Amino acid sequence: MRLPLVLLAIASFLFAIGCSDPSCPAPFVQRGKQCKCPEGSEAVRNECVAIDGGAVIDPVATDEDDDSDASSTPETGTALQDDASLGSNAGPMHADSASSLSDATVADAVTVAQSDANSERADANQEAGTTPACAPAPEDCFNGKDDDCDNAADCADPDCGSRTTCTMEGNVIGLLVAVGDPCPTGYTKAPAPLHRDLTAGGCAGCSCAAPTPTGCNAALVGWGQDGSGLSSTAPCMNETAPRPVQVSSFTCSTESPLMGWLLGASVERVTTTSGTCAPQGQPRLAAPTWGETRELCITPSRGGGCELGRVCVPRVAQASLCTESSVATCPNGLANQTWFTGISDTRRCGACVCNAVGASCDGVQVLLGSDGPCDGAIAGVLSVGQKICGGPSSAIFAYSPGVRLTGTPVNATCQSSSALSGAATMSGGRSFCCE
Ligand SMILES: [Ca+2]
Ligand SMILES: [Ca+2]
Repeated sequence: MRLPLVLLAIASFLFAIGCSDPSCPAPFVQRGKQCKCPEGSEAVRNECVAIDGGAVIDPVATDEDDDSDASSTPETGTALQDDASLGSNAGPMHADSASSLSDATVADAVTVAQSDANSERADANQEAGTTPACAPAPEDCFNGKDDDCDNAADCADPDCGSRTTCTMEGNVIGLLVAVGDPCPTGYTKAPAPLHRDLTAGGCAGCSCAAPTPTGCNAALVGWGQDGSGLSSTAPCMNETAPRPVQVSSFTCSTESPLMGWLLGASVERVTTTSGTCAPQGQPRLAAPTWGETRELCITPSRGGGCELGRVCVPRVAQASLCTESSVATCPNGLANQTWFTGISDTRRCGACVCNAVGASCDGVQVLLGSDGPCDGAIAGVLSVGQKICGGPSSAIFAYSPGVRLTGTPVNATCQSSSALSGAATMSGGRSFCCE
């Protein structure tokens, strides 16, 4: 009676190789979210064995098995000799008749056949990258695996949706925050801040003393009486013999430079001598300043469930994620940003110098008195380029007039400087592709 049962088991086993549950590798069946042995059996070395001890059963080899040949006509692999080589997974060998086999020989044949089938199935599973069963666990959103057996890993799993996002892959992924601001969950501060928009600055520390006063000098020409005497009706006629006088003081001369009668005068020009500015202080380099400084928060997390070229990272609110990249053009519309870690500074300052600019004698005039002093009768006030001629009845008619400048010259403005050589440039550039 045992031989038919054994043959039935062989037939069932062979059927099981060809037929299996579509979602679980044979001989396992879908039970809940896991692939398990059918009720009444347990897994032993990747097979399902009846719990009551003994025979190997298959979940699909029951009433559906209509291979009646199994009990009467041995097929390939059903009639085997009891050879020591079979125990080492040797291939099946044919015999002339199944009736010549003992029970022990058939049992060995079953074991060999099972071993071969197990080996083939394990190879198939390995090639397909599947595992016989999935043990559900809470979804880790950054390990590249489907942990909770819902066929969705990391960013693709709705369980991770509110905490994760996909972004461009790279060795450094993070976001830039204001200096002193904390990093969001899942991110930590990089040690060095990043900068951009450098203003190097020049030399400072120099100043100037107050400028010395502006000097003005008027070139005055006077004409005295000619040979026709004081009654001449042709004043300034003796222009071939003018008396030039330089007037450079705003104080009246104590002794008139224009001795005798004066019948005409002209201010030919006024020249300006700028005051000077004495340099003060010590030159020093101004500290370079950055237009923008940020701190980098980076994440070590790299999960799956994203499209090609992107990885799953912790989601951040109201900030754009940046991936450090050496490419000149960022993909997918990401914006390239370059930040710097330091400054290369070769600047030097020369000695302090001062320039005086803006001195002017514009508006300065020449005042002509009469009979010596300037504060008595005024013969005239002449602007530059102005010429007056008179006679006994004119205002210019004067005798040994005092002269002085009148008006207010403009003092110079002092400008300090120090010659700058060399340059300060940004160094340690790092390029990012930012959302
Ligand atoms: Ca996962
Ligand atoms: Ca999952």
